[in-house]
Amino acid sequence: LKVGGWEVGEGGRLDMEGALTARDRVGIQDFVLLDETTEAAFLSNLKKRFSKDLIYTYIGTLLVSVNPYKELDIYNKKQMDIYMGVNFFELPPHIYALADNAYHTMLTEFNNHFILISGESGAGKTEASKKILQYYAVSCPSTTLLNTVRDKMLMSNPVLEAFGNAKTLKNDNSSRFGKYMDIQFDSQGDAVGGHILNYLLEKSRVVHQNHGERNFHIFYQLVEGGSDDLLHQLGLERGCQHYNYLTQGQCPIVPSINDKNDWKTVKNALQIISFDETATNVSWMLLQMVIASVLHLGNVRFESDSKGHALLNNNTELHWLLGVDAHRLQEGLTFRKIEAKKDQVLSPFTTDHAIYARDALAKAIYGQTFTWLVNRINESMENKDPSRKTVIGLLDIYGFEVFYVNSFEQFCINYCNEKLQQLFIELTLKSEQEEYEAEGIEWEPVQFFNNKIICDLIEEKHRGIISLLDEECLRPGDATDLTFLERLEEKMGNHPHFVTHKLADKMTRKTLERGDFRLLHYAGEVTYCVVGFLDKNNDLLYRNIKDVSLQLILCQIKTCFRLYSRRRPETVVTQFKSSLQKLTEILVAKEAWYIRCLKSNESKQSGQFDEALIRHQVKYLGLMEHLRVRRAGFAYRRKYDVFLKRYKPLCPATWPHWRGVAADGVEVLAQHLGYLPDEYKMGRTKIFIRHPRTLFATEDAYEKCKHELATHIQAKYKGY
Ligand code: AD9
Ligand code: MG
Repeated sequence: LKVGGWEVGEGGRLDMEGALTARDRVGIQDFVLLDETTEAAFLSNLKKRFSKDLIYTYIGTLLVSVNPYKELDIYNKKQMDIYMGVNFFELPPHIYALADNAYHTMLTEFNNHFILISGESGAGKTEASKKILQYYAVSCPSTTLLNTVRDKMLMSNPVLEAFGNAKTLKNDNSSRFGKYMDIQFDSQGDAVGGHILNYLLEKSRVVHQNHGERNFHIFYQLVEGGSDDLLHQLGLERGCQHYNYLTQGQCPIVPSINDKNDWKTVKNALQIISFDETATNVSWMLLQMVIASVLHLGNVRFESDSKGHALLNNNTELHWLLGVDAHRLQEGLTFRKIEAKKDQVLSPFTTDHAIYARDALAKAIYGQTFTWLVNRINESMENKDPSRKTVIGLLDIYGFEVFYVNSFEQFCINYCNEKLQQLFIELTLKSEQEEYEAEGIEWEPVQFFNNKIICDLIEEKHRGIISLLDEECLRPGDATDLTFLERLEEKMGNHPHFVTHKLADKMTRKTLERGDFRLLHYAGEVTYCVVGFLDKNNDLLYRNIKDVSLQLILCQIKTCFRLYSRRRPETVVTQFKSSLQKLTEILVAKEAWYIRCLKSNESKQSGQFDEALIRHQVKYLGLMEHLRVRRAGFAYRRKYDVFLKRYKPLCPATWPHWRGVAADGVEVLAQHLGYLPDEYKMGRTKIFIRHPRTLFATEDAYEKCKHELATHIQAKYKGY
């Protein structure tokens, strides 16, 4: 191609890693260029690159990333400068290239984008989202005023991670909430504001952690990093060993985590996020008090009296709870208030009930505080200028996870991952192929597993697992976790992705307990234990505990509690389902970019490439199918009139006007530009171009021509 003076290497890429001779050394940087599209070739290329610390590889514009579990010297200002404003395929694959291309496309086309980061727990999603945010914060043009918005966006990360992440068996810094962040840009490309939507925080962690896991980071940060004075003020002792809520997992110390330093980081970050110093100090004090209150609450113990009723065994901790009347709290923790006609009767709790009430209160306080925190961060990042903005959305959600025992939380997390996989399939494999069909482009369909069947099993109205769970939750009388399981068995009996002990064959039955059900998810089998499903889904606070929590928290945090109405709230999973539905609507209205993160090994070791583990992920993420569609397909397409309007100056026959049908004009243009027959196809309404290089060359020619035209016009009118 002779236009634009653009040299294109054999194989289609300007290869900074050393062109084609380097293939053997560093593998191929875009899977589309692989000689064969077998899984073995795919894995071998990935492995070769991984061994050279090249963790990124493209499939067209999709970025595959393999977690290196070590710091690489590829995330710095120098690298950012290299990638800024450079075409996607001109440099080695990098997350900055993807971030930059989304950004420039947004600016030239003035439309909204989102970056979907997916992969299982520990694969590197949160790290990826941070790298992207840093890229925008550092490399977009800036004015001093806007620096503050950027700083706030950057600083929201350590704060939300402290409150919303925790050590699990899979990941020392596992996200226990979902996060979608819009970064808003003005027409000059300045980052002018941000907004976060948060999804279902795993509140149960506040009161219970499995062996080898921890509570949310912030608790450890406070008791390790807080000054002696502060701890004294809050009535706390130094060290996590003093707190029930911090010791159940029996791993308070994690080598990769420095709670003391992290405490300082969070403190500084909150200074930057908040509006002014007074507000910051008040909020910060409040937050510390809430964290301390939860810790104190966890140490409240009960014993039984002679009738089996719960009594507080000492109430020394109660006065530490934010401004609460100790008597009312004590009453709330040991009695249930029942309203009978006009009378109120207090019915005493057993110790089990009392513990339940205590834990429910702790979870509610923490959950509402988290929401409050996100709201404050949003206020502080809010863009006050009403003129039209474009956005890039970053989605970083908890990854698919399977533990030895899986409960309601894993059910929600894995359901969410099914939905994101479904979105990916809809937007890539399915719609791509449907478009070729609709446009009449000759096409050999690529087969793929569509996980819609599993999404339906979970969420279908009246028939799905969520509906059955809600029905049991709302059914008065004798509903229990086990009756829920029975209902599932009745309704789901022969579904290919559902198994229980009762329905399983002899072999499978050995691997299932009576109280389990198993789902065959897109990413693998998960056995869920039904114990606690109803309670966690109801997430109810006893009435008088609710009253206590209303008077509980000073100023702002209290406003969150006001949201409690007398009406029965929607169940947890139903709220989650509709928030995911809304998220999908937000996303499909934008142009998508994908990062697929792969976990290199289960033991968090650097340099280990566990082939079986990676093969499994490559399979379930549908990467081979994606590659096949990409390879057989066309990287770029535009409506005839749009294409013609932009590029018509490049051909004398179409410039300044083409007087015929747009499709014919495009054909003339393509011939004139020297497009090879195999390089493009004419559809019903669009032109399809196979390789990005063709488009880049055309784009370069256009830029050059525009420049010449402008110079020509300037010269012509100079005399006037
Ligand atoms: V979860 O679904 O929230 O449990 P993530 O978010 O996918 O999970 P995360 O980004 O937290 O995983 O990565 C886990 C750990 O892997 C990090 O704490 C780092 O220690 C390590 N990691 C991930 N990506 C990179 C990277 N690009 N460079 C170096 C990395 N280390
Ligand atoms: Mg994460």
